[in-house]
Amino acid sequence: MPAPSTRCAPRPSSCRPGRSATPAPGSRSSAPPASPATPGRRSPTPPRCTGTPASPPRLPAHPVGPGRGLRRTGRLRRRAGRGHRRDQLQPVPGRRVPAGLLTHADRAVRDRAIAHHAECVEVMRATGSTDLKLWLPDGTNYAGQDDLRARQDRLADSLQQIYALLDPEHRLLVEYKIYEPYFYAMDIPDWGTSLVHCLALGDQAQVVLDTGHHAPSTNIEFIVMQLLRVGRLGAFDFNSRNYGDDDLIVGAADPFQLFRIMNEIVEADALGRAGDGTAGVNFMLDQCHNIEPKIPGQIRSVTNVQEATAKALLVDRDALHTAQQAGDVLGAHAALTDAFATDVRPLLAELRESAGLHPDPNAAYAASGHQDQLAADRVGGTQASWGA
Ligand SMILES: [Mn+2]
Repeated sequence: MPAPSTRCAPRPSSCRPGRSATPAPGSRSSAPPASPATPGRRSPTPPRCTGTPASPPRLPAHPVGPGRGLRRTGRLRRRAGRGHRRDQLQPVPGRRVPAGLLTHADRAVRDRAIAHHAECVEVMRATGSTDLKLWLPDGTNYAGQDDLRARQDRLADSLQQIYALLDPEHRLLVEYKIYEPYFYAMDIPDWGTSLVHCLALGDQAQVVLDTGHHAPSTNIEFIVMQLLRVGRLGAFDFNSRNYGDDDLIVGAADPFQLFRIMNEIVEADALGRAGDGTAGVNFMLDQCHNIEPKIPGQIRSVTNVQEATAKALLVDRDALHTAQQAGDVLGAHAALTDAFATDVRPLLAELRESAGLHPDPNAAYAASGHQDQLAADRVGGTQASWGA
């Protein structure tokens, strides 16, 4: 969204300004088609350079007044994809509730949090967004601090009340994360917990898979497969991790993993947009560009996903399935690795040109002078921050 949300909890890697959300190929965003990125263009944003739809807005964790919210609406509509994210940290800026919000033992606290979600749904109606994305870092730090089961019961009740606010075309997307900022027990630590709540809520509730929110060595493509299998994969937050929730450029640490994830997407025919008979997965980035330039970093992220997708589309499915049926271990494995080893960059360049885009998105952006113009325009301005 135009201004980063205010978040005061100590999220060292993933709560800073500069996180982005740009749908990848096959996104279900309803944003208008990208236009060619040519040098000198007024605003050669990553979507315009890469051919992807625009970013969904992101709302602050704390309530905003109607005036502020509505003043933003016009900008949100222009920038919006299909969803917006509700950050779930504290009821007011600077005041953290250590026992969580939607799981808090005090009903009044839960009611305030639910009321804020009602405000978010109003913004969705005003902007045409369809996805309410919930990231919930509620949890406990110590054994015995709270009753684990009671917290799940309270969470189920809170989610039910939020779900009841949705219009028929809306979705509630529930994200999970193994830790942070609570290191004993997160209230939604894994895809299983998220799925259990979504199944209890109804068909409009689906799981968000953030690739950085798992334990090391987790087989993420298995989770992708399983959620697609039961029709509950609502969205991706793409990023790359080496240790914790690093929020690095997707595909940076393990491009083969990104390929394996996209392979499951392709295998399930889930690349398409909502309403066209496919799963309607919303592909987004959830990253933090700290040392690299942010816009080129986003462009690189999108092209990484495009390359992984292209490779997944090149897998010889017939050969793969035949080898699998025959018990040909190496033949089946080779069907994947051969596709992964293919250099798809020339193919993608050709595809972009056929769509009226520059064949090299990063080169197009560099030549545009947009970054220099931004820097010149903002001399003397106030640096963006959590409160921006
Ligand atoms: Mn995320």
